Amino acid sequence: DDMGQEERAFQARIDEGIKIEAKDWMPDAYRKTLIRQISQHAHSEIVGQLPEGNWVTRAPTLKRKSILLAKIQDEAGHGLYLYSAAETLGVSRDDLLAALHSGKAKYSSIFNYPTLSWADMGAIGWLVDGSAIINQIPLCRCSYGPYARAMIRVCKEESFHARQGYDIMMSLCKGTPAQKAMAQDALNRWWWPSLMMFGPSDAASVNSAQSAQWRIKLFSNDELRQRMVDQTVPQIEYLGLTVPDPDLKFNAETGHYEFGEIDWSEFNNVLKGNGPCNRERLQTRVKAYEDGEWFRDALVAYADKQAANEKA
Ligand code: FAQ
Repeated sequence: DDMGQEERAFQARIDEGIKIEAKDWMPDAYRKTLIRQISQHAHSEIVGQLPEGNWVTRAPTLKRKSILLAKIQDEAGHGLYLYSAAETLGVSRDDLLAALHSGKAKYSSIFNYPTLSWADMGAIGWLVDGSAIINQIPLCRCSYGPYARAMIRVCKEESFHARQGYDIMMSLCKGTPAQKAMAQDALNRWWWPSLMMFGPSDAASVNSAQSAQWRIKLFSNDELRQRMVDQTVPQIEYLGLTVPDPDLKFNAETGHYEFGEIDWSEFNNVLKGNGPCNRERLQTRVKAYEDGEWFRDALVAYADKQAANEKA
């Protein structure tokens, strides 16, 4: 049949490494998957500003404050980039935001945890942006052109974010015993949620097989999670901190660290909306959107006026 042929030709292009562009024919399910993933990714960037926004007024120095502000602004930029990439697939930003605000759309589980100390700014940059990079570098080569291209700049900025986070951790670990204890406490609280960012285990990942076939996913959730552990454990040791996992051990034969079981019930609970900060994050986001309504209205009124002037 015709449809089958179109789909076969589409898959052949993907297999050859040809990028799919916005106006190209694509299967509905490919479009839907991309809208799902790119919009979740955009929501994550936007909601992801909130845990760090909590510390802008309490940054310990002017320099740390300006770096943190710049990082949070970068995240807003990433969100806008990603909403634009999603819009190329024929959805409207208003609809995507409505899905976020109603609690229907997902965003990364990691942003539903509280930021209790300044060391959390270090741990987020280092572990959360660090994990984001590991997940997103392969996305620069994914099959959908607009998403792949957006990821290039995003990854460059994420690498600045990760460096600034590690720099905060280095300062704290070279500081007083109380500062080092603060750094250890942040690591203890962010380690496992960071591993959860990579998603369910491969066995439980419902979308992976199809996304791999379409080259949206170039590596599996577990492969990328392993990469994160292998890369981060030596950094933890360099800081003189302890990995909060009694089962962690290096396997000299495989060259990889083996690590303990992830608490998947905690992960699933956060996804269901019952993490420590899910409600608070959504409320803050909805309020920010409502507070900005007058500004969006003003922009539309101005655009209408300009259009009317041009006609006259
Ligand atoms: N949280 O079948 P899979 C950042 C959902 S980085 C919540 O494996 P998939 C930067 C998943 O959506 C964070 N939900 O799904 C930053 C699916 O549900 P659905 C954002 C999760 O899509 C740093 C279900 O579980 N990065 O923001 C999570 O093949 C610091 C089954 O899972 C991205 O979004 C989770 N952790 O693989 C900003 C990267 N994991 O949709 C501010 C792009 C899974 O069927 C501060 N996304 N789920 O209802 C991806 O690479 C993929 O979507 C995965 C999940 C790998 C996240």
